[in-house]
Amino acid sequence: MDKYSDFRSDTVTRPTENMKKAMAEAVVGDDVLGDDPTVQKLESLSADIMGKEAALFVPSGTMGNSIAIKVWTKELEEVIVEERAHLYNMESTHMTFISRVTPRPLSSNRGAMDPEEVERNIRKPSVHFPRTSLICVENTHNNLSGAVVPMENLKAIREIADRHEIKIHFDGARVFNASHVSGISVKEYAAIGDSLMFCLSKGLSAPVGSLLVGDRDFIDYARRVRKALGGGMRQVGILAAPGIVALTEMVDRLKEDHKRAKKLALAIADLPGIILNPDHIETNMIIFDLSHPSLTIPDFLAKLEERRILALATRGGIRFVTHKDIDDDDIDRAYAAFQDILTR
Ligand code: TLP
Repeated sequence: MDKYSDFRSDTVTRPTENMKKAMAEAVVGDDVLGDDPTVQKLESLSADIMGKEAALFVPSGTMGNSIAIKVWTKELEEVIVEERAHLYNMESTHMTFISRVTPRPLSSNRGAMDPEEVERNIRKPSVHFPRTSLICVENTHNNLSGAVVPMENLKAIREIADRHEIKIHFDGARVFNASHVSGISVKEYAAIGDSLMFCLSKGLSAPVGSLLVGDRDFIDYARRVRKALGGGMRQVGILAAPGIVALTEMVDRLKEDHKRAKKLALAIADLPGIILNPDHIETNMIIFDLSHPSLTIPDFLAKLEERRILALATRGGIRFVTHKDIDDDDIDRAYAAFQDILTR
């Protein structure tokens, strides 16, 4: 039986042999008591790579984002966020649940919010309105096919935040992907944010974990919030060890994922029923819509699954994501399946 080609997400990647070896050999201690040398190594490596004072290992990107919002905001405050960002679409209830603040979603041009609009939406001090205390940015932008948000735009937003003494949290779940395409270092991206979260368990293929980076005071408080949320973990060097492998061995190969996504996007864009501009595919995600006389998106996904190809329905259509466990053969199989379903 053929294996599945799993394009649902880069979160489906399995750990590498080196990661499994690192897990087996990890030197561990009680991390809640500050005793785990492997976690400490991962945190200082992460802080170093991102050019920040300190870092905190968290179980998920969601927890990293939630902690950052909790640290930077108080009740009765508001957070400016791009309307298709993960932080708004998938996490806005976490914002209200954990931090008791409300999101203020703004539209964008492929992830780049208009700086003037951002500034217009910063509330003037008033007893009637919430206070704006935080702006969130995301790069690459998941729901916009992994778009790379231009640095000039991020810098313009940073300038506005500084002028209004507002913090910025950077959802950099896939910031290494952005860096590969733009040639801008992750340090420069991290400098845009007062805090940044990045994930180890997406394209970098570690089984678990994300890092939150920022200045020392921010991370000290973030550590207390992580404990309050039940995220204090004990001999967790066992999970930090593959994270170190992710950062030292898995960053460069993201380029291959980008090439494969582009190859598939260019191949399928001309097929009948596929609505996709391949120029928009810059990193490892393809999101396209379907306009077909008889096939709905669930039908199309079911037909792909019959051919052992997995993809996800998402806002904007169907999502295909390339990653370490997708090779050229998977791309060819996916294209053949598209042809078979759409041109027969
Ligand atoms: N994204 C997941 C799903 O939630 C959709 C995926 O498969 O892409 N920020 C961004 C930009 C993300 O894409 C995600 C996960 C998160 C935060 C949350 O990270 P986790 O899943 O580790 O909590």
